Amino acid sequence: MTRYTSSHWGLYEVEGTEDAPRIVPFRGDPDPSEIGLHQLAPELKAARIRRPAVRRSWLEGGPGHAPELRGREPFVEVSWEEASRLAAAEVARIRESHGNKAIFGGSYGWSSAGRFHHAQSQVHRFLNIAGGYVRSRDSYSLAAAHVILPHVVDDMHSLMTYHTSWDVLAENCTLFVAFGGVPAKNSQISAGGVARHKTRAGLRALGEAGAEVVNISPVSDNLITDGPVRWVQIRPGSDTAMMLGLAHVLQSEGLHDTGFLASHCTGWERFEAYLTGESDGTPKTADWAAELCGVPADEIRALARRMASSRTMINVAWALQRSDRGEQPFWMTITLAAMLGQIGLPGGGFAVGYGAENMVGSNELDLRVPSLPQGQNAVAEFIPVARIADMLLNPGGSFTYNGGTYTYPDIRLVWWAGGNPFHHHQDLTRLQRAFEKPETIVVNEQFWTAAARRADIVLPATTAMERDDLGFGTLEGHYAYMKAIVPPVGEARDDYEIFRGIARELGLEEAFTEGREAEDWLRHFHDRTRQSWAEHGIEVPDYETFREQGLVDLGPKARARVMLKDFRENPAAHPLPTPSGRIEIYSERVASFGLADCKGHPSWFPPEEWLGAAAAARFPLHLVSDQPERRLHSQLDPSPWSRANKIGGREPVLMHPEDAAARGLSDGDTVELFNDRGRCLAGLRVTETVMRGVARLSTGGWYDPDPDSGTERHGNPNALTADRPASGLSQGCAAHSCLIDIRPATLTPEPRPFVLPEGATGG
Ligand SMILES: Nc1nc2c(c(=O)[nH]1)N[C@H]1C(S)=C(S)[C@@H](COP(=O)(O)OP(=O)(O)OC[C@H]3O[C@@H](n4cnc5c(=O)[nH]c(N)nc54)[C@H](O)[C@@H]3O)O[C@H]1N2
Ligand SMILES: Nc1nc2c(c(=O)[nH]1)N[C@H]1C(S)=C(S)[C@@H](COP(=O)(O)OP(=O)(O)OC[C@H]3O[C@@H](n4cnc5c(=O)[nH]c(N)nc54)[C@H](O)[C@@H]3O)O[C@H]1N2
Ligand SMILES: [Mo]
Repeated sequence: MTRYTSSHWGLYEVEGTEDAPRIVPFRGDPDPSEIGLHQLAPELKAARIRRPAVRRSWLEGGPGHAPELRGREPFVEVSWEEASRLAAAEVARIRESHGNKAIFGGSYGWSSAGRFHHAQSQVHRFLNIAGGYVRSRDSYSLAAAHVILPHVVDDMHSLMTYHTSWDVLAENCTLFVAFGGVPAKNSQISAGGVARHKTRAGLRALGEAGAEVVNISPVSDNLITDGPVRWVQIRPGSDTAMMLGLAHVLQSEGLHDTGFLASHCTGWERFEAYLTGESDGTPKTADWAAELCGVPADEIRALARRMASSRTMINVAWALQRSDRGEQPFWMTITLAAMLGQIGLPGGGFAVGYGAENMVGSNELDLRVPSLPQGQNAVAEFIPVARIADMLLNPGGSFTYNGGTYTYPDIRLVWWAGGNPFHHHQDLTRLQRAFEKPETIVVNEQFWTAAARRADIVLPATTAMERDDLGFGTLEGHYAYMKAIVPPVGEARDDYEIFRGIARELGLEEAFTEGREAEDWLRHFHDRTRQSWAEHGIEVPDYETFREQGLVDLGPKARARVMLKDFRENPAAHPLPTPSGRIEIYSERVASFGLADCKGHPSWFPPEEWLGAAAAARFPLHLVSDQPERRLHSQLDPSPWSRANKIGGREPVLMHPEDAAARGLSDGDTVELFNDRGRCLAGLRVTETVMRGVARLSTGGWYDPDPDSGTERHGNPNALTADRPASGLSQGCAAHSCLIDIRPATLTPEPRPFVLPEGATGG
């Protein structure tokens, strides 16, 4: 009998004894991720929360007391009974005095893999049963895409499930053009787990088949095929301009597919008038584009012609829409592919994020496994997810979203379970100020993260290693029984038990549990899975057998996919879910919103911060804060694998040799990154893999501001990024639009990200 554990990094097997279990790769995985092998490291255990804890002033002075001390004062550990009573009393008090719309339960974050112990579902179910909460919409990953794509082609979640698969690409694609690469480091993960990591092999096969591969990107190491890759260096934030330049070459040389534009798209003429300059006086020529994006005009012209004469796949990385006006590069990618007329052909068309997660381009079956029902939310108010600080700082203020205008609620109680806002949000100094507004902040966490440290009530949660669950990821080819492999650390409880205890205090236990223990839910989910998969001809054993055997491997059932094939073959019979049923190059609906920063067709808007902005005279480096290679966001940062990549205990910032030399900096130096919003320290890594004018500091180093100077000591880019929405359409996170400069560090306070707060019991 093999034991399995599923995590966002992959499916793993468990070896060793009861007392000394070991995590090893799933034997079916051709390219397992190292990240997940370290989940049982003692360094991680040392950063765990062991007992419920309450911030001292809050405990002594009551809700709302000394909020400016959040993150700066000791905790007092209490019993579970006390913690549950305090949390329940707060829910009851806020509900009575301000109504449920004063409770924010958006609680964004990745949590852990496992269908039942999914912290988001747990907290949302609990708050719904308690009368509702203000929710958040969309994600930090893809907010601009989530909002724009349904107007243009289809919703992002659906698109992700039917990308052209790698096998088809290798066979048919002759030119692969990637804006922002295909970062194999990112495809280590997929929400819920990965049985077979396929991206690197897919890229290798593409290279071996002889396809020409072009990577248009500020960094070169994010697309590796083993064969030649042409690296085209582009100024961050200017991709839409380059795509418009390419489109202009196609249009002016008659290389665009007018037939496809007429039969499968709407609004080409409106866009064409913009492209040629007929509507605004500026033709978007290759020369015009070159000035903006820094790619020579001849290179743009030559690439456009090769795109027209090849079977071309255009890929755009998610990072490009995590920026000012982030809707535009996605909309423009689809427009460019529509002009080439290859959408729906094997190996041609567009892709929104090969490499972003392993599931994109997977050929595994598209099935589902249930998760905990969240119930009905009686509160209508919501925020676009990245407007958290705006909401807390401007109650009663208004915001636009997808054509509507809404009001920020007045939040008194914030509850987070399964996310780390002091990892994911931009301009963390501002978020710190915003976190002084609520009367009470409750955080369910496994680790003493920066968010847990800023809470009033901290409730210690178990990890996926400490509870039984069902492991499954969309298009990832496995359904696994995740057996607990170690006992809970300290007094940590499953989120289900945490909420059950608080629901009991509120007289809502039965409503929360429906009389079920965790195991009853697993059995219930399993039976439903078994039933629904049978309809797809997939045999799943009964619960007891499944628990013994541990795995249903769907790998052998995988089959090739071509994106939008049916739509191409017969657009009338297979219309898209857009208003016209076609690809909308011009959207009447988006135009009708009357926004200054998102018009009816893809357009070039200079970002507020980029190397072409006036501010670049003061801050001449563009900060790329991409996803970290050795962890998932802030998760597992204390692990030995993540720590081994640090320089002097700080995160590495990557910089071109000439930029370093111009500042008198050498490899290994401790440097200070700064702009008007903040300062952070990092260790310098000098490398030619980043272009001049760009600094790369990955996300996820635990946020560690020096209490005296305010300088972030550990290398967290969100000390520097701007809390500015992508646009009035999506209000998405725009982390990638950020200018900085770098200088030698004069003061070098020791980083202390993993040192436990005062009052917390260590291991
Ligand atoms: N500058 C910059 N910032 C970014 C980005 C960027 O590109 N640049 N990217 C953004 C993106 S795409 C994303 S998705 C976000 C990610 O932001 P998050 O998803 O918030 O980041 P994580 O570190 O994964 O946080 C998950 C937290 O949940 C906790 N957790 C895990 N399992 C459980 C559980 O079972 N119970 C409980 N109670 N807690 C649990 C973990 O310990 C961890 O602290 O960051 C965003 N931030
Ligand atoms: N190992 C690991 N993998 C992850 C994650 C993780 O934390 N760790 N997070 C996961 C999550 S939640 C998400 S949303 C996905 C995110 O997937 P992405 O958003 O695609 O990932 P990033 O690494 O932020 O950026 C991808 C590439 O875009 C480039 N880039 C940045 N700005 C520009 C630009 O303006 N123009 C061009 N042409 N290129 C640019 C960066 O250099 C980077 O190499 O990754 C997922 N995968
Ligand atoms: Mo994400």
